[in-house]
Amino acid sequence: MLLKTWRWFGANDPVSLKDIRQVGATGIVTALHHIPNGEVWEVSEILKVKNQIENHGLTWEVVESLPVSEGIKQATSDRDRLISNYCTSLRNLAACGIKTVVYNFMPVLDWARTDLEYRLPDGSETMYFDFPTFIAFDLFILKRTDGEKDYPSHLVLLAKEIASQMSSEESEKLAYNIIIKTQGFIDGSIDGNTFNPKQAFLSLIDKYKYIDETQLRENLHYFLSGIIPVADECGVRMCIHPDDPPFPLLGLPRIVKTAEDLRWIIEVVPSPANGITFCTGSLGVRADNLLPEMIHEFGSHIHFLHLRNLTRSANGSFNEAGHLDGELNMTKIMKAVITEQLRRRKEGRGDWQIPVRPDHGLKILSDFSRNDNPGYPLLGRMKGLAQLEGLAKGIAAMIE
Ligand code: DNO
Repeated sequence: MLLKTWRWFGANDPVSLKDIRQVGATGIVTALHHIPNGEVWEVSEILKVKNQIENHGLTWEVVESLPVSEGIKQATSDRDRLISNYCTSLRNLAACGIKTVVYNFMPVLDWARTDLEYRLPDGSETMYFDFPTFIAFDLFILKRTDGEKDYPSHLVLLAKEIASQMSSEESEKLAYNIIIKTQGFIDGSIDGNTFNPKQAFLSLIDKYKYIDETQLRENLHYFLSGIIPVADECGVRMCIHPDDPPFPLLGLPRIVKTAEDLRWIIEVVPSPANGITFCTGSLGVRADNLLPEMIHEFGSHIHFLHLRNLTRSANGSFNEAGHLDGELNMTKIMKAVITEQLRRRKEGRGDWQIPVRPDHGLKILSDFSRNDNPGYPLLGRMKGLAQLEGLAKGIAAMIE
């Protein structure tokens, strides 16, 4: 019932393709992580990775991500060249038979967490996003000019208090986690080799000084108008990833947060190719995002699923939870997914099975002696995948 996939970060990933075969996924989700953002993905490079995957009895199901360069998000004078490169990469991927492509439109920072080692009562570890701590990083560690105005004043007060109690070691670790550790292995523009990462980060943010949500929407519209006709023509399904967390940080605009945002996106350039990565863990941070209802509404545009769970706390903070724990009702979510799949199957759609990956996982058992990427431990994700598969089988048996 589920098209089970697994994120693989390429040759540097401590979880190998051989391991992935045994966890039970059949599809791989990966990217050409070695190609700098903005450059064309050549067929020869795509085929190298594709063959490697297929040699392990797996298929390259989804590209996550084909990164959108900052120049496109900022509408610099270079954006037409960058969009044209993007289209060439899409055509090349399609020529190699890889037709589901994830991207996001978050300025500067992809996802954000403030604690990568948050301990749960059973001894497992997860990731935490504490909003006041994030604000402390922004205003008192990064010291972004005029940042106070971007956050509610009671949170700024809390942030001040948090910052005053942090040792310099703790603040350095927080900055490292946010700027480098959670970004570098994905598509981050700042890595461990960048000279003065905080300064580099601030200058990236500064480029958005005059870009608000309306302007960023316009820039996304321009990008979609350029790429969707090409995706259409070569049978590629584009899927935008929601903002994580789904509210503005660092004074930067974020435009993929709510049902209203998603509605705007799919309507602004109408096409089945203009689709969504339905990420329950990103969208679910907001209690006003009603996930099963959103799956129902956006069903035919959902080309990829990230399933994970979370527990919300005060002030927009949350921690990630086991896939069937936490406060998102995974049973209802899964029921909506299976219902959508059955609807597609009845319609005779070739893509009736939506690729799904267990997004993130808790660190459990021997994950503690491994060195997997933050959020991507082997055993925790394997457990998540098994739980999701069991849930899907049970639901399918009951409603088919
Ligand atoms: C984090 C991921 C994101 C995601 C990108 C998609 O674990 O969910 O980095 O891959 O935002 O473009």
